[in-house]
Order: sequence, then C-alpha cells, then structure tokens
Amino acid sequence: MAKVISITSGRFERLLKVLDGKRRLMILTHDNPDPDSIASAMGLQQLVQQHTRTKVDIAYGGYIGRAENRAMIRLLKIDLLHATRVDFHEYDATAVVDTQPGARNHSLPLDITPTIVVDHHPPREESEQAEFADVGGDYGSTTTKVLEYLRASQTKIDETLATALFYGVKSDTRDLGRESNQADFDAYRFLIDSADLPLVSEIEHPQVPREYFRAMVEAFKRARVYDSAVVVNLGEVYTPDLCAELSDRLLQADGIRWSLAMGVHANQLYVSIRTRDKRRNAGKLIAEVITERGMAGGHGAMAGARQPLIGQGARARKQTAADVIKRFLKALDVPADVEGESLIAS
Ligand SMILES: [Mn+2]
Repeated sequence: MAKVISITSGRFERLLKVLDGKRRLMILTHDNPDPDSIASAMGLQQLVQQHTRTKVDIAYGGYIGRAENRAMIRLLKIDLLHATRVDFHEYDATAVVDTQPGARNHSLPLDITPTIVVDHHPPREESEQAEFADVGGDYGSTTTKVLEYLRASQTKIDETLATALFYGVKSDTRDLGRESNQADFDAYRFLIDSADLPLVSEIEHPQVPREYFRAMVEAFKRARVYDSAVVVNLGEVYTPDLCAELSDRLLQADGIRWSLAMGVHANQLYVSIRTRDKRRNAGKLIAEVITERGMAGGHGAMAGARQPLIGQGARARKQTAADVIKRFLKALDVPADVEGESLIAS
C-alpha cells in the first residue's frame, strides 16, 4: 500500500517504477471531462510513452458537450476512447486523473483498483489502495502537478501538448484567479512560451450550437434570487456542463455570493454550485444538498454533483429538484419564508 504523497523530488521515478513490466496503461479522466482532466491525461501519457515501453490509451466516460471542450479536442486532434467501448481488463495498469477512486465521478469499473492516481482534489481514503497516489495539495489544477513530473523528467513537450496543458491550467484556475498556488503560476508562465496562443483563443471562443442561446435565455428567465443566492433549474439540458457554465455565470450577478444551477441529462440530475464566500466550502455544502443516492465532489469555491433519476416520473423529478433547492437554501440559512424573486425582473 502506497503512502499518499505530495512532494516534488523523486515523484516521477516512483510513478514510472510502478509501471515496470506493464504492457498497457489506460488513463481515465473523470466523466464529462473538463480541459484539466484531458490535459492531465495527455501529459501523463507523454511521460509514460517517452520513458517506458508501456503502451498508453486515454478514455473518458459520460459526454463532452461544452463547445470549448469539443473545440479543444477537435483543434488539438486529441485521441480519446469512450469508456463504454473499453475493456479495462485488457490493460494491466490503469490511472485516473483529476479524480480519485471512490469519487464515483468516473467510469472505472468498481472491481479495478487504479495503479496510479494523480489529482488535486482533497485526498480520499480509497486512493491509498493505489500503488502510486499523488492527491490533494493546494494546486489549482491537476495539470500543474502533471507538468511538474514532465519538467522533472525532462519529457519533451511539443506545441500540441503545451497548448493543451496551458489551457488546462488556464481554465481550471480561471486565468489564475481562482484557487491557484505558486506552482500554477509557474506552470502558466512556463507554458505560455510554447503554447499556440491563437489556438487557445480559438478554443475559448468557439462556435456554439444555437440551442446554447435558447438554453441561456431560458436559464436567465428561470433564475431566482434568494438573498445573496441565485438558483436555476434548467430542466432537460443538451449537455450537462451547461450547469457548471451557468453557475459560474450567475455568480457574476450583483450582490450574489452563491449560485446553484441544475439540469437533467440522460436520466441524471446534475447540480453545480459556486461561491465567492471564502469562509464556506462548496464541496462540503453540496454533500448536504445531494442525497445518498447521488455523488458529489468539489472544493472551496466550486462543486458538482450528480444524482440518478432512473425510475422517477415527472412528478418525482420535480420533487427531487425542489428538494435540492430547499436543502441548498437551508444550508445557507435562508429562511424558508423568503420568496425568491426573478433575476431579471426589474
Ligand atoms: Mn481539475
């Protein structure tokens, strides 16, 4: 059983050591992967490919819907397998990045203990089962951690990888403005010279499907404000990451300190919470909002959760959504008799 570590020296040697004699490594991102998860997987893949004979594939679960993330994959020609088409037992080593065993926001079969775990989220007990785990720390992105391995091992970083890594750090730390440490700053500075910046700009400002605008208009109409919290139930969404995007966006409203956006995709309720309240922890709060049937994770300023709705009819789903809002407002000590008001009504 490996000790969970977060020190710099010797880390990459120890990581590579656990792959001794392994033929194939599967690196798995979290479900509905974000740029940080994808870039971390790419970086780890290069580390392993340049220093060992192990063959490496990358897979993800869920759905990649956000236009920026789709543009990243298309423009950088990133090769990803879908977890449903992968037989994990064909691999003699597995890694998870930007998530951990036990987090349940990934598609690693339950009977597989990952060989390697690299993640910046708070350590989970299950990660101690991995032969190599580097979890936690105050890193703003997992990509920053992976870059430290690449630099320490003098792994060659071509322009495509540099661009992916740069975007991974940039987006997860929101341009270093959110929960970033010195290492994130160093990573950003290091990568900016070799990243293709016009391409990064193209990724950040992609063409979007027209239903995106419909979803936005609908969301702003539906958003309700309770004291300093804003809540929106988006109903059925064409991509689950709309919830994350909208909770980010709604937090920008004047006087708002908390936001919650939720929506339904493929029979799952997705909930996304953001806060600018530095004294509270969004990751802890979301655990109070979601029932045991769901799975939740997150840290200081941001958290996400997902709850299966299979078997629930329209009425039960409505009730589930109403309960989430109720628990959210209760956790924020908003009195139950406070009537919400429309975000956009003047
Ligand atoms: Mn991350």
